[in-house]
Amino acid sequence: MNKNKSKSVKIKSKNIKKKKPVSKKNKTNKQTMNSANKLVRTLNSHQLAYVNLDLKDPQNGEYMLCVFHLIPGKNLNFLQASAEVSAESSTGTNFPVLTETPFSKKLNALVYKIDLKKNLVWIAYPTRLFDRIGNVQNILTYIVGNTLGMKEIIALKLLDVWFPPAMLEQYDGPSYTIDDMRKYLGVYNRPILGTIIKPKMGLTSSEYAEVCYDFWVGGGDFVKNDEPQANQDFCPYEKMVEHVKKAMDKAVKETGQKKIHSFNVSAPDYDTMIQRCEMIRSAGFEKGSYAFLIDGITAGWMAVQTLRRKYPDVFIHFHRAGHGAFTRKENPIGYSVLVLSKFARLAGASGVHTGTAGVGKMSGTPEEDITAAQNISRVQAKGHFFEQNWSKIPIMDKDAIKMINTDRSQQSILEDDEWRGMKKCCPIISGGLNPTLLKPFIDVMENTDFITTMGAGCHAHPKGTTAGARALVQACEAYTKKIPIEKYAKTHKELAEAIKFFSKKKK
Ligand code: CAP
Ligand code: MG
Ligand code: MG
Repeated sequence: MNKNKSKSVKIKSKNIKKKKPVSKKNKTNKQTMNSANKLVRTLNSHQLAYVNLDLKDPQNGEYMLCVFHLIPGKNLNFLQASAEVSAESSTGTNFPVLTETPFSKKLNALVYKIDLKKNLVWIAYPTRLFDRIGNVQNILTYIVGNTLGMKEIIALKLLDVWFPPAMLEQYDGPSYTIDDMRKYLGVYNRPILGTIIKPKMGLTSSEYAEVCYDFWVGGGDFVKNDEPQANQDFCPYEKMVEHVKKAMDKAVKETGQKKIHSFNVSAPDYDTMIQRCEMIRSAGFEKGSYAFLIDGITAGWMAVQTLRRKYPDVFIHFHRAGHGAFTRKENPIGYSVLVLSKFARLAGASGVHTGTAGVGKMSGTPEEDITAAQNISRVQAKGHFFEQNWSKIPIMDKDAIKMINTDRSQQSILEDDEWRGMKKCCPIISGGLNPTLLKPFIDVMENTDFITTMGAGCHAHPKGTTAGARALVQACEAYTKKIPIEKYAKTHKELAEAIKFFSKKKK
């Protein structure tokens, strides 16, 4: 090319303002905005009232924020279906009603962001929608109530939720935590080692208590009722409580260690649940030696919050039997393990089952289970989609600051004391674990601040429950001493027997 030509090209190019290359991310954002704005034009007036893609600063404290995965049904486009969900989960129904008022419209939930590639929609819920005395059942009735049954969607899964500080001030959060449990047991820097009595059902109260004793004398810390334990005729509740007390006293005396039993207080009605709690509290157990287990999904959120508000000095153990209907990853309709765990913490559960991240027998992915476990046990917690700072301390609230500072001594995660840490809720890791899986799970979890409860993992041990407990204790010792269990097993026979037994493929 001759020189002039190249020169003129050069001059020419100098005059053209070099367009900064649009980054890929901005490009997609731009595209999304364009297509989003196109979709806005397809909304009818009713749907429009539940969408505001220009919502300024959704984290301004006026809104609880949700992010859903959504696939539209009934030949609606993504934004139309999102608007319908936003309406049904706040003030609306499927038609505009003449009875709405300027004030009621202010309570409309608002679709404020969409991601058309990933089928994600973010919805802001004015916090004044909710029961002002801190009611988890009420929130869930809105956001994962009728919405899950709407024809306008064929998939709707609540993936994460963010609570504004002011809203959190209304919620109890945990009171008695794993830190209190550690203090009671004198157990630090390792998981609290627990079991569930098996068979799941069918032992008499004395047989049941016998197995508790066997586990405790093997060195285990914590025994829980299984999730269906109630007042069965062959194991009357008050008899079970009585026998457990005797077994615990015997085990404490023989081992010199404190022990804990988590009693399932789920019941057909409120009075019976309270009756069961009071039976335990008047059976002579010292404070800290018992926990209240509640089947949070089948007994319900009201039961969880009742226990938290009535018994702030007791560890409230949230069992999540039934959660799979909402959380299994192959289930397109429901909510995530993270969402369940965040609400369990908000409701005041001291601990909630968060799954074994695929290491045990239950379905669950490391990403999902571990995100949930990390999130609820951290003060500054990262959700999937939201930075979840649990709540802002009202500056004048000196007690809360004091609580923070005491908490901080036990929690190494408080980044700054600006944030009031709603106390942590501890992950309870169960479901198909056995001593050989303790280290693999801790490696995935990246910390040991949890309770593990192994049922078959103890009671299937070829030499019985006490040996099973010993194998669990030995596997934990090996972990803390950073010795591979195979090596440690050379001098610890119960662990060796467990490795041999559990490494065989289940028949
Ligand atoms: C475990 C368990 C737990 C489930 C709960 C059971 O027994 O007692 O209820 O693990 O699952 O009944 O299966 P095993 P998750 O130790 O014998 O499996 O913790 O995932 O909610
Ligand atoms: Mg169970
Ligand atoms: Mg099971």
